[in-house]
Amino acid sequence: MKSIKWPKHSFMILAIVATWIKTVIVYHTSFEMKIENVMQQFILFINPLSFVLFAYGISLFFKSPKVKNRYIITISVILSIVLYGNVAFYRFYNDFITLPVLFQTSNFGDLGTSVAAIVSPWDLLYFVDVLILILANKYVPKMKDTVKVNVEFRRAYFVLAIAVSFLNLGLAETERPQLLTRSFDRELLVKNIGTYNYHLYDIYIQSKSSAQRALADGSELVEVNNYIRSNQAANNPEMFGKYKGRNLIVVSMESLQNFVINNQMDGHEITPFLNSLTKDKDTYYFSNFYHQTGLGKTSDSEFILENSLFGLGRGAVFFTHGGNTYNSMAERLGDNGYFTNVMHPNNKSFWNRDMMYQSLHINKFYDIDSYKIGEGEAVNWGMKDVPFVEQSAALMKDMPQPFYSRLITLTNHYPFTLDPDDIMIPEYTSNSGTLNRYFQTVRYMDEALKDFFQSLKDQGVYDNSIIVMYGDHYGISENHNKAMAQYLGKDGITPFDNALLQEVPLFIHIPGAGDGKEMTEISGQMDLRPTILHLLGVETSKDMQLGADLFSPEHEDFVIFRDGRFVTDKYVYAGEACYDKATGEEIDGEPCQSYADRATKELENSDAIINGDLLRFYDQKTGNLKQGAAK
Ligand code: GP9
Ligand code: MN
Repeated sequence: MKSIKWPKHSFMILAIVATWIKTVIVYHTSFEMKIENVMQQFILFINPLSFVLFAYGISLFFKSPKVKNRYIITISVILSIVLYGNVAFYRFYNDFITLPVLFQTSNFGDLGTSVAAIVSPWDLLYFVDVLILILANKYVPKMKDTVKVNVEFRRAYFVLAIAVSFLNLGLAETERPQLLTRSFDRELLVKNIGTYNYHLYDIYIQSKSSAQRALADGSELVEVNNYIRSNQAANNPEMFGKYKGRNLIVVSMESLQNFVINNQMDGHEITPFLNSLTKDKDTYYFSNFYHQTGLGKTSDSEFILENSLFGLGRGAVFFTHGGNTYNSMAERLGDNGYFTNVMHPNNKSFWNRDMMYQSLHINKFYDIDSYKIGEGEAVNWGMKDVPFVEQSAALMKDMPQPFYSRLITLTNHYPFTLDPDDIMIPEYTSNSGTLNRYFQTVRYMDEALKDFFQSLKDQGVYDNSIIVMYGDHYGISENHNKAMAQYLGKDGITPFDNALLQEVPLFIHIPGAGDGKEMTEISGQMDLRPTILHLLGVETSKDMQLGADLFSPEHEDFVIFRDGRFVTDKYVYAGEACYDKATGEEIDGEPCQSYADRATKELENSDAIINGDLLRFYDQKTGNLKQGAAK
C-alpha cells in the first residue's frame, strides 16, 4: 500500500482541529448558552481557536519530534480535563468554574455525594480527541514531524494566531462592549472569548487580588478606622429604631435618573406614580441624591448599598473581590433575625452574584429559576418588571418575617426596548434613539412600581414593611449629550451639567410615617446602609462604613463619585475644574481643594479595605483588630 504523504506539522494540525471542534461541540451539547444571533454563533465557533493555536503552537519551539509530540498530547489532555471539569461543574451548579470556588471547599460538600450522579461512562467521549492523538502517534508514524521548523514558518504561524485573537476580541467587543474591563458574567465571557481564554483571564484577576491581599496584615486598618471615626455622624434619636422589626424591601430601579422625576416629555408625565410619592405623607423623597457607581454598574450599587464602601476604579468588585470578608447590611440584619434575600430574574452568575451573595451573607437568591416567565413576559434583557414584581410580592407572602428582600428591576435597561403592548407614551424626537426610548421604558417601570405597591397590599406585607427605592446608576451616557441638551433646553452639556445628571432618585416609603417630605441634603448611595440600619434600630457606630445616616443632623452635604468628582451644597468638582454650584460658572480651584483631598483620601481608604481584604482582621462587635492581626 502506498503510504500517504502527510503535510508538515500534520500532528499539530490534527490536535488543533480535534480540540477546536470538540470544544465547539461541547459548547452546544453540554452548556445552555443563549445564542441570539448569527454573529454570536460565529464568535462561539471561532473562540476556542486563538487559545488552541497558541497552546499547541508552542510545540514549534521543540527540537526533538518525540518531545514535541509528547507535548502536544499533554496539552490535549490538560485542555480536555479543563473542559470536562467545567462540564461536570456545570451539571451541578449551572455555572463555569472560577478559581475561588476551587478553594471554597464548602461548595464541594454537596458535590462529593453526588459525583456518581454527575459523571457517566459516556463522559469518556469528552476525551476522544486525546485518544485520536495517541492512536495517530502510535500507528501513523509518518504523520509525526521530523522536519526542523524554520523561523519564518513559526513567525507566520504566530502572526496568524494573533490575528485570530484580535478578530475574536474585536467581534466580542462589538457584541458586548467593555467585556473585559467590566467582566460581567462568566457565561458571557465563555461565550465571547472562549472557555480556555476565560480561565486565563480568571487566573489573572484572581492572582492579582490575592497578591494584594497577601501583603496586608491588618495594621492598615488603624488609619482607616481613625478616618472613619472622625467623620462619623451622630444618630438622630427621633428616627433611630423607630421602625424596628419591620420588613425591609429595597428596590433597585434600573438606570433611573432623577431628571425624569416631576418632569414631562412632550406634555406626557414620565413617572406619574413616583411623582405622587414625592408628595406623599409616608415618603421621604431625596432630590439631591447621587449614584456613586463605577464600571460595575448595578453590581457596584449593590455593593455600596450593602457595605457603604466604594466599588473599585477598575472592573467590578463583585468579580474581582467576590471572596473577601464583608460586613454587609444583609449580615447585620441576618444577625438581628431577618431572612435576607435578593430577587432578580436573571442568570445567577451575572455579575458573579451567586458567589458574591455568599460573601454578603444573603440567605437566598431568587434568580431566574425562581420565576415563571410566561409567553410574552420577557423583553430585552429578560423578565418584564410587571410580572417580576407581582411574583416577587407573592413570594414575600410566604417568607419568614421579618425579611429583607432586595429586588433588582431590569426592563429599563439599555437599549430600552419594549413590546408594543407595553408602550404607554410616545417616543421622544431627537438624534438619540436611546434617549427617545428611555422615556418609554421609564414610564413602564413606573407602572410596574405602582403595581408592586398594590401587590404588596394584596399580599398583606405592605403595612409592616419599609420600602426603599433608589436609581442604580445613570441610564443616558455622555454619548447622548446632544439629545440630552435638547431635552433639557440647554445649549450643551458641560462637565458641570454632567455631574449633576448623576443624580438618581431615592424614596424611603414608610407606611404610616405621616411626616414624609422632600429631603434636599446632598447625599449618595453610600448613605443607604447607615440610614436603613438606623431606622430598623441596628447600631452601626463600630462599623467600617463610609456613608452617614441621612436623618442625622450631622449629615454633611458632600458626595464623592467613584472617579473623584464631587458635589457639595456650594461646589461641583468635575472635569478637573471647580464650579460654583449655584451658577454653574467655573471658578478658581481653591475652595474645592480641601474637598478634593478628602475625596482622594476616602477613595483610597475604601480601596485599601477591599484590596487588602482588611475586614477579615476586624471584629465589628468590639471594634478591635482580631487576634493575630498585626498591631
Ligand atoms: C443584570 C442587571 C443589569 O443582572 O443587573 O446590570 P447593569 O448592566 O445595569 O450593570
Ligand atoms: Mn443597572
